[in-house]
Amino acid sequence: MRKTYSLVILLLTFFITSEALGQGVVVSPTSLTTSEDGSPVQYSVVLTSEPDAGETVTITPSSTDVTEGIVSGALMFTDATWNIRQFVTVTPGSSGDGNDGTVSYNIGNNVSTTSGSYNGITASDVSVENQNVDGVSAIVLDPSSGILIEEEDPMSHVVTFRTTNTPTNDVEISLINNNPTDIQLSTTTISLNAGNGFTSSVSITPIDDSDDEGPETFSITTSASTSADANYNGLQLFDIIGEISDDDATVVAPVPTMGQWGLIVLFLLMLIFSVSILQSSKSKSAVA
Ligand SMILES: [Ca+2]
Ligand SMILES: [Ca+2]
Ligand SMILES: [Ca+2]
Ligand SMILES: [Ca+2]
Repeated sequence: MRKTYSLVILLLTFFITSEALGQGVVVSPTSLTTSEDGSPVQYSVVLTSEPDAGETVTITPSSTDVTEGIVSGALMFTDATWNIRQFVTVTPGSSGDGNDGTVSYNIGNNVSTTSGSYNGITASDVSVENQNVDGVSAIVLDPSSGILIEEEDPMSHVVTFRTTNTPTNDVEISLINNNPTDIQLSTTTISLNAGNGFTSSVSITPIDDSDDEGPETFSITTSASTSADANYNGLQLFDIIGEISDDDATVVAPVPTMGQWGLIVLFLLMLIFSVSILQSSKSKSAVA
């Protein structure tokens, strides 16, 4: 009896766990930074498993603060397109809303389905910070996030640095490349001066290796600014964040979410529990 009981628990847990591990929505990245009047940035959305035949899974993004950022329309996935990344474009709100500082808001990603397998599945929110440019001495990086680079694509991606008004002296910022095996920078020192109209840029170029490393996040740390103009000395800037895809991966395994890790742990615990019941009933029958 105990043996049957433990086997039923094990089978049920395995069924629930494998079902839940299958369906999911990967949103990446889940945090973005933008500046008023800056360029739009993007995040990607993809499913982790094939929906049922004829099922359409729709992801509808919505901004909690449309004065600070608006989003592009709904994305639809089917059994033919579930594993192809699609993109949501986030367009930052404009200046002209006063000196409102850096404003944080969220983008929800509602999941709906025409039937079956994706019922009850949820997707992560994306948190966004939109930097103010009205009435302040600030340095704008455009774009500072959502930079999506393909490893095999030799194209450079340019990040522009500019001041929001005219400093009285030169302004310097240094950059640290945190992923030197994945990307190269055209410079590690940004100098903003009268000669370049207080606008300069860095180019980010992918390094095409033959390692199967999967998609990765890259970051470039920006130092606080230095300048003899007190208004432009010691300003903290956004770091530069992006993603680089990998063209050497044979199989791209989805990374489990926190909820999925929880289910894996639950499954392992139930496995240990069931085996211990089985062993104790075995030893009891051996004694009898
Ligand atoms: Ca604003
Ligand atoms: Ca503003
Ligand atoms: Ca490669
Ligand atoms: Ca590679």
